[in-house]
Amino acid sequence: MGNDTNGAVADCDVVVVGAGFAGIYALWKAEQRGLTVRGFERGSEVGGTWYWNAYPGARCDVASYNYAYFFDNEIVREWNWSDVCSNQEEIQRYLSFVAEKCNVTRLITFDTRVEAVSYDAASALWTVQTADGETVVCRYVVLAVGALSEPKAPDIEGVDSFAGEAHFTSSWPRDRVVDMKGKRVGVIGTGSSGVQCVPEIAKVASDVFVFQRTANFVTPTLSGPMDPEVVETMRQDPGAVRKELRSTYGGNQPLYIGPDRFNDLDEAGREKALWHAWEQREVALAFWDSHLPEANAAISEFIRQRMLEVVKDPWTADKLVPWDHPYGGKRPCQSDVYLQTYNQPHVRLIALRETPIEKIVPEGIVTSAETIPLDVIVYATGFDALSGPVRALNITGIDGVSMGDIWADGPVNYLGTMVHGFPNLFLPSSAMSPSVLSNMATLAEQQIDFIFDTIRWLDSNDQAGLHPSSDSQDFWRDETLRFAKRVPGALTTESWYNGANIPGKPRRYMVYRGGFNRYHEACYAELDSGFKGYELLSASAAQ
Ligand code: N01
Repeated sequence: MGNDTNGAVADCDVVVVGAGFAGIYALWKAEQRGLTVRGFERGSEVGGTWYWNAYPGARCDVASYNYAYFFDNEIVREWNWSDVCSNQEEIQRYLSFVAEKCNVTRLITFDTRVEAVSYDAASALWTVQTADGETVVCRYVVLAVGALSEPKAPDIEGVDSFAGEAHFTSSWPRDRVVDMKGKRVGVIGTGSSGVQCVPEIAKVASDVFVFQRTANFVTPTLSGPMDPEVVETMRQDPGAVRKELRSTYGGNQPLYIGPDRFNDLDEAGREKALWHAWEQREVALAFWDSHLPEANAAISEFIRQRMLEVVKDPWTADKLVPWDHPYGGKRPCQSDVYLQTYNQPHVRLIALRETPIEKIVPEGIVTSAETIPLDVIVYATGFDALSGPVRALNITGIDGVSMGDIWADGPVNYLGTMVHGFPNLFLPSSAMSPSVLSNMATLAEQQIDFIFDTIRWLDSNDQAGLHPSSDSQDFWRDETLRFAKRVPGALTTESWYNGANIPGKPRRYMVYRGGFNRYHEACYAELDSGFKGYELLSASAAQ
């Protein structure tokens, strides 16, 4: 604290914005490294994504064995998950437990939105400004604001005219139970959030209308009791688990991967492999080389057939099946009950490709075919993903250049964590890291470790800061595209992965698909090379 740089005085070393998986760990890590730190969180409690998305049915479809922290043995050994797919309430409780255990809650100012973050090159310091008007001056900023935290604004005429209750899955009321008992409920959107909330709503509502624009792949979940033997193995050596997670493609220890290559099998062998993987509830990993277009096509077709078998009404079944994109082009959904819900007489699918929504009116939703009267509308319409949360902040770097302008044609960065012209500003879980296509808990730990190892390197090498060179950014943009091209459907499917869900958003594939292991190696190769891909600001130059 009080680093006197060119006359300016810092209030603290680090400001962390956001108190989800990455933010909580960043606060702890800063204190462990002897840095002074403050945190800001717009929610009233820790949790980030898991605080806001408290809609009925919200749960994680990444296995709890790995969707957790591994930096502390006591945390791993003391916490008991109740299910392989933990629900929102349990994950948020876990994050509160970790924050208390790490004694970081006291560092966080809650119910406070950070609005602007600006850099002063003369002092090499950042000023963080909150919506309440507080300013904090610091050396380093960690924007742990998440990848899916900026809700997509509804792009439907008449949204504000609806006379009933309207709720977003992305900011579900936490101060009361939304009473949908005996009501006519319309759910717009059939991504993971829609797929999870529709069955729960159908348990209480008198009528449920699901407004689907694009059908999604839906496969069974991994839900079920935790295997005590697996839990015990992980508890014996959490450090080894952590190391192993970082050496995998997805930041997970997959529970099953088909042992055979697709092209080594005949038709019968492929069918057998698909059924076996289906029974393990890992059909996407039916083959050792499931990423190949021909293997992906077989997996996609297999899932479509399984989906058709569940839904009794042939028209509804056909509409629910994603014929227009390959598995993985959009984020696949998981549920054991979603498709089955359509077999109930009070649940009706509205296929918007045939009968689009025209507008919302006080009494309900008007499609090209009819007016559907509703008491409640649930918007499960998604997010301005990955780049959106960063763009929502007013960030200015060297020479007052705005991040909004730099990212006007799509996000640019190096290693998914830093942007040229914005020294000492770190963006974990934003665009062009393994991000949402990896285990976000593993990623949070890895990125925060890398960020604080970078800060330690700066301090031990008498450097005031660093930012990536523009050449490094160009290289990383090309790398991200190179790997995206290898993924079936990545560039051709309308998806939030590439910005297609937001009208006018530039198309840029925003997830690094080279694998978590390759990403981790690339980060630490930079550190080992003395940050060859970055521009350094020497401490003496900033004084
Ligand atoms: O959002 P989405 P989500 N008219 O963007 C539709 C994570 N997550 O909140 O596809 C009509 O996937 C839109 O239609 P289309 C996970 O990474 C994880 O469901 O654009 N429809 C789509 O169907 C996930 O991918 C878990 O044609 C409109 C839906 O709204 C991510 O969060 C659980 C529309 C939006 O789907 C986002 O999921 C939940 C309009 N004007 C979420 N605008 C886990 O289990 C949008 N749509 C870990």
